[in-house]
Amino acid sequence: MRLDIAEHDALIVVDMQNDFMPGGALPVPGADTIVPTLNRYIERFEERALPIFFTRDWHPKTHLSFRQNGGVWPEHCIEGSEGAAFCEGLHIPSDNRFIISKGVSEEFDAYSGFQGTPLAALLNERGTRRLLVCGVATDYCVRHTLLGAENLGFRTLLLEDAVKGVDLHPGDCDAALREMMRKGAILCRYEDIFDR
Ligand code: VGL
Ligand code: ZN
Repeated sequence: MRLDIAEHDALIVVDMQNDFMPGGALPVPGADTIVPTLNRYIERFEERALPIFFTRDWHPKTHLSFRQNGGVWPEHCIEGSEGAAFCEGLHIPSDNRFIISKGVSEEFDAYSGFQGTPLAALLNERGTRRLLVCGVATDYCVRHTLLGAENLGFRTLLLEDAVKGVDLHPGDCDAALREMMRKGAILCRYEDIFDR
């Protein structure tokens, strides 16, 4: 496959936060291992002055998704906490990047970076038409963010060397990848887009 990035492309880095790293509150196995690859994508976008959006889970302590509040997840990504901070080594450029907080009010959860956020408006404002999606977790927030993008009419590339999933039920990640492809996503790797 031969692809390139150009005007109208944006990079979406999903939920690369301490609590989703090994040792965090809601760890995604191997999530830390994709940081170098994510940084290479981020640097290519930075070089070409293309926008990069970092989503983050950003919950109040009273969030409905937490077990103690009747939800299914352990407490994670409490707004302002170390667990909610972006993970060690992730390159966050100083320009042309946007941080999108989601799940910020106690009565709503958001697996998709589009839910209850200005993400779509910011992309439309810039004339973005295609999104390159990476981060964690393949079978939760990456999946929902990418499907949200397809529903809104963006074209999507899923960067398969820069995602990690949970696979709570074995096969969840494969099923998520197949679902994303059915909805229009193209799966690709760094070498499909950039020279080594
Ligand atoms: C996520 C579970 C709960 C994710 C967020 O980012 O994939 N998963 N909140
Ligand atoms: Zn959450």
